[in-house]
Amino acid sequence: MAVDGGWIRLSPVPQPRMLAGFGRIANHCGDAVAVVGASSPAFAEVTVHETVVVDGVSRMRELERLALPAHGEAVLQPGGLHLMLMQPVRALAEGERVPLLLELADGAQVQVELEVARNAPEGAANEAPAHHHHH
Ligand SMILES: [Cu+2]
Repeated sequence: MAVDGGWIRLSPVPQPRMLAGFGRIANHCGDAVAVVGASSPAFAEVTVHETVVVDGVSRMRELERLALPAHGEAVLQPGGLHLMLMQPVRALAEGERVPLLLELADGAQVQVELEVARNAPEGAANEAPAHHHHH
């Protein structure tokens, strides 16, 4: 279980109430896992959200459980799944790395880092997902 290209989108607002985190959560093992919780010392609360469009209006809703099949992955990106990072305890600086703890359904905990950035880092999950062509 790992997060590749994890990043937090820096807000243009001086004291944002919430920020969003993105990245590719990959399950490298042969058993299905599920993320059932998350926390970070930089935020009062961290939840997993999905964005759904209802009657043409984009809304966010909390996902209590993010399931990852064996050798599967979940892509968190702007406009889709994301980490909702509530009430930053302090201002975050661009380029800073913020620790995040993911709690799995089997009780395991995975410590990862997210980089604070204005835009998706090179190679990270972005609004237009890259398609990998295998020849
Ligand atoms: Cu959200």
